[in-house]
This record gives sequence, C-alpha cells and structure tokens, in this order.
Amino acid sequence: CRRFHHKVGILGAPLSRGQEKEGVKMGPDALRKSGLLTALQTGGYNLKDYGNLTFEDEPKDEPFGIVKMPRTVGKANAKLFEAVKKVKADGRLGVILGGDHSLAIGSISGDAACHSNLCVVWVDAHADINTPNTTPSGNLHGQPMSFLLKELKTEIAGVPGFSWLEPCLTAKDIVYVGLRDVDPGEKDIIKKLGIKFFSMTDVNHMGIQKVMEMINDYLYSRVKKPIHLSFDIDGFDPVLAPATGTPAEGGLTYEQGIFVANEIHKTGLLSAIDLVEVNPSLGKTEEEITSTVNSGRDIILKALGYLTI
Ligand code: B3U
Ligand code: MN
Ligand code: MN
Repeated sequence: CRRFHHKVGILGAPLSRGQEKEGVKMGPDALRKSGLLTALQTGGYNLKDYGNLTFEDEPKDEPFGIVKMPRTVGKANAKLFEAVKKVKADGRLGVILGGDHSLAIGSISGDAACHSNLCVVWVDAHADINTPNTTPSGNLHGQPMSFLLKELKTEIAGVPGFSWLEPCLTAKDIVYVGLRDVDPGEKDIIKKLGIKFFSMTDVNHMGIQKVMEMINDYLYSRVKKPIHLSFDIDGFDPVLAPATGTPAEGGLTYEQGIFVANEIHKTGLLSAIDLVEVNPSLGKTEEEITSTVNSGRDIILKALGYLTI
C-alpha cells in the first residue's frame, strides 16, 4: 500500500536573518504546539523528529552591496542543507518548519542532492527571485530562488557565506502559485527565463482546480519527478494568515490552499515540504496567531495525506 508516505522527518529551521522580524524564529515551535506531531503519530505515520536546528549570527556580517546578513544566512543554510540531506538519506519525506523563506536555499538544495530530477511548487504572494542586484530591500528571504537557479548563477557570484552552494534547479523545474506582489526586476527575470507561474489573477480567473491540472501537465505528468513544495504562509489571504512579516491582500482561501496540498499529495511524488514565514509575534490577537499557525499545520497534514481517503 503506497497511499501515503509513511516515513516522515520533521525538522525545525528557526532561521530569521533573511528578513528583519525576529518573531519568525518562533514559527517551528508554534507549528509543533499546534498538534502537528501528535496528529501524525495517531494517523499512523512513522515519524522521526529531528528537532530544531540552532543558528548563530556570524560576527562582523557586513552587507554585500545591500544584501543583509549574507554570512549568517549562508551558514545557516549550509547547516540546513546537511540536515535535509540526512532526512532524505534516512528515506523520509522532509517537513521543514520555518523560519523565513531564505531557508529554501538549504532545504531545496538538500532535497535535490538526493533527487537530481527534483521539481518545485512554490506557493507565495512573492516570487522571491530577486538577485543581489535587483533586491529592493536587501532581505535574503526575497532572493532564495535566484540562489537555486542555474541560469542565475553569475548573479550570485561572490556573495559571502554561499561558497558551499551549487545551484540545483533550472527555470523549467519550478512553478509559482499565488503571486500578487512581485517587484519589477523579478518580473523581468520571470519573463526572460520563461518561468511558469499562476498569479492570484490566474487563480481567480481559471479556478484552482484548472491551475493544479496545468501544473500537473507541466511539471510531472510526462516523467514522474519528486516534488518539493515550498509553502509561504503569506500565499494565504491575510484574513486567514495575518501573523506573517509581509502579508499581501487577495490571497488564497483556506480551501484553495488545502486543495493545492491535496493535489500534490495525490501525485504520490512529494519529497519534502517547507512551511515558512509564520511569525506568531505579529498576530494582533490570540485568534490571529491560531488561525495562521493552524492553517500552516493543515497544509502540512494535507500534503502528507492525513485523513485523506
Ligand atoms: N519582494 C520584496 C518583498 C518580499 C519578498 N518576500 C517577502 N517579501 N516575504 C523583497 O524584499 O524582495
Ligand atoms: Mn516567500
Ligand atoms: Mn511571501
């Protein structure tokens, strides 16, 4: 029976230096406290908890151009890269609890180290494909995709902290869902590289079911490829998930997000999932925090086929 992947590895990655709001460090523990692990245990999964990684600030981490904390973020990602490789080497589906989205550099590189044909579904309000030259903020959580793409390798040359990194994806291996806050420089890159995307406008016009069908055809229907789902909680509408650093109006509903996760589960190809940018300290009320955290938890559970018949 291969209805779902029974072996799961949970890994906390409280990386916060890819942006400026400290509270995102609390994401992994908030997700743990939401009952994620007990649900999986009672659901019959073979679960291994790899705990939370610890990350330290590098001394004298001067900006590279305007890129902030490059050595700190680079070193944290190198550590995460090794940890994700270990989870995959143990034969487990990786669940990476963030942390800010710069962690996708280490997480996806680690996953790709075990699967040379990995493809990525990136759910996010943002494209996170700024380069050190196009970034308006200098925050590395807005740039992970440019560190992962072979086509952009020259753009990231010389960023301190990333000498360990070898880009593992090509533009045709990735698809975006939920985009609605994309910088001009990012639009140029997406166009130039021909990256497939489904903006919120696309989702609203053709419906999430059609979007997932098209992703299926584009990414994995011809040749089966392992899938890395990188889910930024700000892909959801802020009504549902307000406790995040850069919320953007007009996002996915709960049902749409769950549909995405379920469709990916149904492929049987999920290799790892990142759940990022949950920042409990940005919830204005207890309900705002709970709604954000539980929405993230439910994406993970759905992607793993929990309670799915
Ligand atoms: N694109 C902007 C804003 C941003 C990206 N990712 C998030 N915010 N979460 C930037 O800073 O690169
Ligand atoms: Mn993101
Ligand atoms: Mn985002």
